[in-house]
Amino acid sequence: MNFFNYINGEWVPSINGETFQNLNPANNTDVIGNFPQSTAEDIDKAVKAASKAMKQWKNIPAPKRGDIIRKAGDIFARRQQELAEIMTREMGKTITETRGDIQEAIDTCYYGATEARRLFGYTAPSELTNKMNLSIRTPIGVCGIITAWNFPIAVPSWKIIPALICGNTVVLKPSEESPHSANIFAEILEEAGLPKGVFNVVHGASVAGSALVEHPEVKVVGFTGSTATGKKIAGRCGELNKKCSLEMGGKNVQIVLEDANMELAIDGVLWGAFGTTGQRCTATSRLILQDTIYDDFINKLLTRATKLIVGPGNDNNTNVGPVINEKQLNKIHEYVRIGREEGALCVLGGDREFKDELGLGTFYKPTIFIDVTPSMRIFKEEIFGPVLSVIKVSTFEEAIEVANDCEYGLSSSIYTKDVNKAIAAVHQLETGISYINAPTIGAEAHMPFGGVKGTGNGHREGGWTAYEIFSEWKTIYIDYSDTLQRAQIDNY
Ligand code: UN1
Repeated sequence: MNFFNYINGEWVPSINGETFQNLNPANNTDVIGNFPQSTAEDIDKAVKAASKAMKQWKNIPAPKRGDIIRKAGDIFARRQQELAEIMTREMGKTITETRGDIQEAIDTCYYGATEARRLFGYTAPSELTNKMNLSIRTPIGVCGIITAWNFPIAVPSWKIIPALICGNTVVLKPSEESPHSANIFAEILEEAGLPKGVFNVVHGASVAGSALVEHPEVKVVGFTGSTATGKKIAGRCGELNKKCSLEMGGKNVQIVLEDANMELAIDGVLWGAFGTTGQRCTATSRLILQDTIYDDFINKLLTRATKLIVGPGNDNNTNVGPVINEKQLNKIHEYVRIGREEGALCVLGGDREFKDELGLGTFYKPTIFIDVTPSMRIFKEEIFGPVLSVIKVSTFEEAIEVANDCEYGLSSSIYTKDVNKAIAAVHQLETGISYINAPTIGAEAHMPFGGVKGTGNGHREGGWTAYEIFSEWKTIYIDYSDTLQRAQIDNY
């Protein structure tokens, strides 16, 4: 089957006719289809359409824009099951999780529709008489959105919906691993009544992504992906004076203190480390245990982790779906080799999963390393797969120190019943998100999402903070005194 770009409300092939193929990671003989391998020319066409559409879209009152977005939320809800199946087929995670992914977009739409009626500015008293000061949010221009495959609907929605609510137009360059979901996003916005050209999808690889960043009419770049690519984008955006919001890598940590509810902490780490096959930027990839519970916790964790079922995401029994592709699988396996070489003990998994029919896909066994030390690469670097590194500490203070010894800062979690330690931990952990007695994954659409250190560049998607990224402030002074009043001069 052939799929197309969505430009100015039309489904079109790439200008040069080139395509790429997308495969089901659970079964590489299942070809989802061919998608346009777009170049700078396709990007230019889409950006021009988006630029033209700005004139109409920005003048529609924000609450009316919100009505369209609310309707999009309704359509996402109506198509949730169908879209979940499409998403599972192209990127692998279980249907329960792909339904959750779409739920996050539904929540983002409904939240966005309410934000359209706020978009609050500030009023402040003037220092002069018969003069008033206020500030309002204004749209910025065409937003270039580049997203990853692990949350094909939720993560794009975090950027696209606020961008549209603020009165901007959008060109989305989705990951080559989840292009079909992006096209459904376009279908849904079209059905909701979005005017032509306001939202566009251009498929392709880094050629298309770079062209989007470089295009002079793109004023804001929103990116989710690796830290290496994000930093390059930020560099270019700096040179080109573009606003740029980055969501990059993570190396998230769960701390379990000796007084914790152990079963709850095991539930948390199993979900955090092996949900979405560990392919979340919020996935738990480091587990810090207090020495007094270390052996017991590991034994119990292993008993439970051994029971995880690896399989295709569309099988109701599956807990852990495939990894996205062969390249990623090889990267994970290389980290496992490095972990062994560094002297950590692999007590579960550590190999590709071939059982039954799984050899046709890219499956990896849930993997646990124990006796890990903070200097090991498996404890420091993002693996983006079902690999958990466990480390032993003796005190709360040491746990925090080890947790913070990390170049990333997205999500952290602590399990303890000691309220003082729990609160102290969330203040001391250097991450954008912290959980108490809950896993490192589970962000909600209406709260700020993002990280510190190597994870982000100071912006937060999700919630009201996303509206900061996609709007510009306009300050307005209204002088109704009928005289020339010189600020800083006539009043002092
Ligand atoms: C991501 O991994 O890119 O909190 C996003 C979570 C999800 C979002 C993850 N709600 O894990």
